[in-house]
Amino acid sequence: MKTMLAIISNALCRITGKNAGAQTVSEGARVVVSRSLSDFTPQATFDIKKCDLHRLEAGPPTKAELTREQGLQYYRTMQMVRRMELKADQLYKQKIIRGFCHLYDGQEACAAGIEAAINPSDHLITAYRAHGYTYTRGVSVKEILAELTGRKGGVVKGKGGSMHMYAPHFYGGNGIVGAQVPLGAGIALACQYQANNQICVTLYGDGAANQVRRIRIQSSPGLKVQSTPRWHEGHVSFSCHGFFNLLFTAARIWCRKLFL
Ligand SMILES: Cc1ncc(C[n+]2csc(CCOP(=O)(O)OP(=O)(O)O)c2C)c(N)n1
Repeated sequence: MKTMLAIISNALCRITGKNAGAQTVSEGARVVVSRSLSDFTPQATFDIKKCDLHRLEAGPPTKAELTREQGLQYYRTMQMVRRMELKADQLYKQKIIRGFCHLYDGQEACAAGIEAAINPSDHLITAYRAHGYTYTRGVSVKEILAELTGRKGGVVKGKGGSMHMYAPHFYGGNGIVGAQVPLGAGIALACQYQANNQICVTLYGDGAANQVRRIRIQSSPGLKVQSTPRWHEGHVSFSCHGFFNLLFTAARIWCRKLFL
């Protein structure tokens, strides 16, 4: 037991960067490691992989600095989304949430990162995995869970459910695969007309990628983000993008052979 405690205390000391003898008191079953705020680094710098550029003169920076407050804020957001989604998962399996329930756990970092990069006055639109963004756009967990369970206290009075939640500068929650992308392009175009210095972030999955690539509005302030879950509630576990592409190509070859 004593050896085990010594190993644990040494490991803790290694993490805090302190001397084991000076900082750790091992008294029977007690291991005391003193840590103060000064033990934590106030900021960290990260190298970011250089992006390939297309028709751009300069890319995003290759270094990023993260302060302790920012890190904690991102972590809080991610934890909140994860816990909310795990609860929704449980409620769905208990049949308290009926109908659809498309979860966003595992992709929380996308929501936290995108929100950190834009302003609350910028616009955001997504597909049907909308719970996380509804939260980051300012709706409370209580209202989201109430919406999922079809209650009056829900963000859209229990009428929208999992796929149709909205908030200021947040346009849902769209059930038709890819439908949010032209809507997002329209919002970006409106920002361009109004010259209000706002942008619109449009999110889509790999399943919508084919439709999305065809939509491009010259110089409008719209950002398209593809985010792909690996395993998810309601997710097609094989790459549906690749599968439908294959089907489409086979049908085209067959039609050509028949008619041309
Ligand atoms: C126009 C249209 N076609 C088909 C469907 C049925 N459908 C629902 S989810 C889905 C897969 C979408 O995959 P993806 O866009 O990658 O989103 P993910 O579930 O991976 O987040 C499909 C084909 C739909 N909702 N709308």
